Amino acid sequence: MLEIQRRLGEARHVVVFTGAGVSAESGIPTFRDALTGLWSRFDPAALATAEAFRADPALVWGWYEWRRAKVHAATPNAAHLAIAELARRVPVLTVISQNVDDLHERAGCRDVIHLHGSLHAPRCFACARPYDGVLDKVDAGDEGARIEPPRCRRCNGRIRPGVVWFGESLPEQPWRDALAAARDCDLLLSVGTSGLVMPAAQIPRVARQQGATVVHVNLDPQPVEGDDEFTLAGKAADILPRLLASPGR
Ligand code: BV8
Ligand code: ZN
Repeated sequence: MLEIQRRLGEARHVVVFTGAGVSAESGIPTFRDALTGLWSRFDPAALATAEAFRADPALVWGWYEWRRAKVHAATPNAAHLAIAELARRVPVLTVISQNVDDLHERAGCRDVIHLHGSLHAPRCFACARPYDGVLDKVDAGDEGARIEPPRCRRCNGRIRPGVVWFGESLPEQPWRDALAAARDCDLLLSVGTSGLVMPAAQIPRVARQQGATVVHVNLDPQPVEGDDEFTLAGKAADILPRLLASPGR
């Protein structure tokens, strides 16, 4: 931990790359945890697709509205707050998230790069027009509720969540910005991700390949190689605040 704190103190540009594990302690289920309750019978990789939405719009829209309600009821945890604090300490901090929640923003981070979109940017499935209507208030306890998606005011198409589904390409500008940050950084913290989904999971590797220090923060120890890669096993909400506590002083 001391060596990591030393490198963190010297870094000019830090990237924090996050997955669902950073929001776990805010009560947001991760992909790997079998989705709780009614959703446990679904495989997220099957539900998070355009095909699933075409086949059953009310089921998929209901799942995302339930998740949006969970996020609305949640608060940023100590990991989100530590990342926002880090942004105030290092010269340049870039947050790249795979998460579709807004907890980094609510913790005070600005210009978060969302590689997989957001729950807060619904748009028309047919004509892609952003949806400016008011979304119904959904009760987070109302798990598994099928909800008919609203309709587009322009073409009457169904409104879809503003997330990137499996089989859909990533938004171009965020992807370019994420690659540029990974190529420029001195240190990359990879927090709470299983590193399974491509191309996002390449980001830590891109940083590693250009000589950055990579630190994995994950419940499970991650495989590391060489002197510039580290793994800190435990909860992000415990580890990140400790990383920021200046050694000794
Ligand atoms: C693309 C948004 C191509 C939606 C997500 C076969 C068929 C079809 C596609 C593919 C295929 N094979 C490969 C692919 C490509 C596919 C892919 O990678 N599939 C995987 C399953 C193999 N990728 C895609 O489809 C991507 N697009 O490739 O396009 C293309 C190219 C050109 C033109 C057209 C198309 C798009 C992928 C984006 C999918 N959308 N999210 C939504 O949210 O519903 S993915 C979603 O799962 C997340 O965003 C994240 O990226 C991913 C994994 O989740 P994690 O965040 O890592 O969370 P997970 O639960 O997995 O792990 C949690 C981790 O945290 C664990 O390690 C755990 O130990 C740890 N943890 C838990 N608690 C804590 C903790 N750590 C610390 N503290 C804690 N408290
Ligand atoms: Zn439309």
